[in-house]
Amino acid sequence: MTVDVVRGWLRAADRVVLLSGAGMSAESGVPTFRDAQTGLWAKFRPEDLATEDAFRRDPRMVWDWYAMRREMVAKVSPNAGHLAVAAFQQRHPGRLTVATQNVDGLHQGAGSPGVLALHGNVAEDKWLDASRPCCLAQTPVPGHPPSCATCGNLRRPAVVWFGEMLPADVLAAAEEAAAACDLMLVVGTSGVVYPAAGLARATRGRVVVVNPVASELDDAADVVLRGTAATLLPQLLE
Ligand code: BV8
Repeated sequence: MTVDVVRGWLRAADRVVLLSGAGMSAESGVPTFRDAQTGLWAKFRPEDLATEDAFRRDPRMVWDWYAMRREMVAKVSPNAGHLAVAAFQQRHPGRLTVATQNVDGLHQGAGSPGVLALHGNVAEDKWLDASRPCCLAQTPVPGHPPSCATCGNLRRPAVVWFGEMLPADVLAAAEEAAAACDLMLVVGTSGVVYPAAGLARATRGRVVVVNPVASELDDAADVVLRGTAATLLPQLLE
């Protein structure tokens, strides 16, 4: 019954936001962060790896952890959930905005336009310290991580680490979309990480959580659908 209710809400909604987290990519084979067994952080603590301090302390360890994730993500494909979202956007241009916490690029790979990548993209890197003319003038010296031959500046993953601000323009666009939407689908997130999770509490629209288990955002939901992204999203968005 509740799937049909949400399908009705979707048909009536002029503006929809999909806020996704790691669970959106789980059925593509990308480990989530906090699932006890498979979670990326079951083996590591975020503070040990996903921070600038950790990178400055041990650039090689952090670089190699991201290089491993980059290689893993390069081998996987968007799942039926990503594809259903992109197909909906194709059929209804401008009606659905994707704001994702994921850095795997799978929404973009599925063909979703204008994805708001709140935490960046693991496939890209940038200079650790604001790049200088010397860094820009040459290709980085290969290494773990690559570096500038002149000043020693290091390359780092172009993702948002803990303690770092989200890209202001992307966050502002997500906040604006959340505030204006009629319906927000919150898919595959534990709702632990802010300010991204806060978007689900800053919307005037109805909130639908899609998650096989309880999350920190269930209390913000009008409806909780206990199921997975790749099974429920094709049903909801067909
Ligand atoms: C910041 C990139 C300002 C790197 C990531 C309040 C306000 C502001 C900040 C804070 C605040 N409270 C605390 C903070 C600090 C911190 C924070 O939120 N800490 C948490 C741990 C408490 N936030 C920050 O530091 C942010 N910056 O606020 O700047 C500032 C500046 C200085 C000082 C203070 C503040 C930056 C946060 C960004 C961190 N970077 N990623 C990388 O990837 O390595 S976060 C990381 O966690 C990923 O992006 C991930 O997506 C994200 C959130 O996790 P989830 O996506 O939810 O994944 P998780 O595994 O937890 O859950 C998966 C869910 O899917 C589960 O519920 C599971 O049941 C479900 N699932 C599983 N399978 C499926 C499924 N669902 C559907 N289908 C399935 N098949």
